[in-house]
Amino acid sequence: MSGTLRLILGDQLTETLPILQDAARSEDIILMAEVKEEATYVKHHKKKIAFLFSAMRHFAEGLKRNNYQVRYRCYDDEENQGSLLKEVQLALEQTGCNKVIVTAPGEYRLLKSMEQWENQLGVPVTILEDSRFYSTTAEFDEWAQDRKTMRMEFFYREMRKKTGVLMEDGNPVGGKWNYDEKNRESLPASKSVPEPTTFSPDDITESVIALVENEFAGHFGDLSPFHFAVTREQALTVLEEFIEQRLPEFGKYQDAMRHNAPWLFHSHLSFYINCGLLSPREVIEQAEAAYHAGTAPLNSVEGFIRQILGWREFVRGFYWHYMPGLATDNYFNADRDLPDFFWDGYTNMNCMRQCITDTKNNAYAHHIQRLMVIGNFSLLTELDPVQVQQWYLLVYADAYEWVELPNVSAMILFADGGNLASKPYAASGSYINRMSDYCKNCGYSVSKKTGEKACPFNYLYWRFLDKNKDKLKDNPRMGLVYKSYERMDDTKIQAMRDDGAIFLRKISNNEEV
Ligand code: FAD
Ligand code: DLZ
Ligand code: SF4
Repeated sequence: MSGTLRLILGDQLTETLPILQDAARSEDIILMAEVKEEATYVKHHKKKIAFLFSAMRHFAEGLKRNNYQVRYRCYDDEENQGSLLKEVQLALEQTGCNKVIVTAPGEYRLLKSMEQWENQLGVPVTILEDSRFYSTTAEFDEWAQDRKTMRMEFFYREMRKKTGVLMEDGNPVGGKWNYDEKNRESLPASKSVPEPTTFSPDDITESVIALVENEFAGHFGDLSPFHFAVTREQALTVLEEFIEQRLPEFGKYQDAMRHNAPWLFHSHLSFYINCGLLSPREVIEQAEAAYHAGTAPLNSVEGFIRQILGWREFVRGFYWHYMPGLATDNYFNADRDLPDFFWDGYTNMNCMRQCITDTKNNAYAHHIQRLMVIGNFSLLTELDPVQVQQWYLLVYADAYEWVELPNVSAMILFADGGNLASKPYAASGSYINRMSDYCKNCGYSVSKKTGEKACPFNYLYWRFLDKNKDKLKDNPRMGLVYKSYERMDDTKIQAMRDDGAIFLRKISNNEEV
């Protein structure tokens, strides 16, 4: 046989991939493999592994139905080689294929490894651009060239112009690019929230769940209940129900958080978009169509589209532009180890307990939980960026380094010193109190600034500003905060420093906080 071996990775589950377009059904082999190297380079959440393995197996079945010749390696096959390279090597030997083609992976470590494959395997290896994004990494580099600061908002406007999404005669629909000022409401206690779309595991998913329980028992997170979509058809149902039931109020409540309510009006589509079951284009088209049909308001539709056409595209370009340095940036020289409660959620801070427990249960937390609770805490307590990055990469089912790392390093930790964010996303407890009901059920008091029962976010916030004033005080967006800081009397500042030091010592020693 002289066919081509076509490798599809676990987050490339779409038949639209360019590597499939000229596949010869008679002689080419599609290779998919569940391998230890990918499943353990960080100890991914059990639900994330079960989701991806089940989605991979269902996708492979679909390829077979469409008459592709598929070589699928299950994790527990005796012959499993443990790495993608070794699986490719064995497949070349056993099938007689004499070249390899693959879509560029989403992570730097794997791309660098694949760039060596041609030498290691002794056959031509072609790596094609991932066609699922609106912009290429080269386009981003060109846009970024000569820019002192890279702000998502300007990139997003370029993307709107380029794609024509929410545009009318060359202008943004409604006359404005961004309706964020309408998207910051807290959620009234009486407001009911639609149930998320769920699916019962089928036989394939059941056997994957058993495998994960067996092979990955020491990994983070709860495996049951498992109710993710694992096929394209199911993911399309999640999309449809989002557009009908949650998109209309997505904008208004985008930043809100509620006790024991992780899903709210968010789309829960990141898992499916990132692994290929849904394309960002079809998601955006449906959201835009809902606006034109009058079933969802502009602030919701624009706010939602901005997350995908703006943030998602922007962070991907940003990742490739700044790698590998982005992975080790550490602007504030933070070096504290992650406290144990990041793994079990046992803390008296109800906001952290809620967000970590939601993450543990669901391999999901929404954006503001990731950014303004767990992220804000990681910044204020000077957690080691590499440990924080690894945590975020393993706990969420939608996490791949291209999207996780810019959000963690550059957005929440300001570890790159401001290439992405114009100022650190630091906030005191009053932000969390305004946007959630967490503080009502907390062991700490959000109205207290210092003292034993004071909300730790309060004194940690001022301590952070105090400690980093040389790095931050000239930032134009920090001017007002530093004016308030300068008006504070010295005893108050000293009390914040003292309480901050006690709290930080406790978390370093893993004492109860
Ligand atoms: P929605 O709120 O419904 O948003 C719609 C879509 O917009 C998402 O599905 C996603 O595709 C996209 N999106 C929204 N915000 C961002 C963003 N900041 N960057 C990129 N895409 C975005 N998203 C991931 O997909 N994978 C990650 O590993 C990831 N890590 C994050 C880490 C941190 C510290 C932060 C602050 C954010 C992270 N995000 C990540 C972005 C965002 O939190 C998730 O995309 C979102 O919570 C997924 O839930 P959803 O599908 O319900 O999103
Ligand atoms: C995340 C993941 C996991 C857990 N397992 C596999 C796997 O066994 N086989 C595979 O092809 N892909 C897996 N993935 C996704 C890859 O890690 C992903 O393709 C790279 O990180 C690049 O984004
Ligand atoms: Fe979090 Fe502070 Fe509110 Fe408690 S009081 S939930 S620690 S913000």
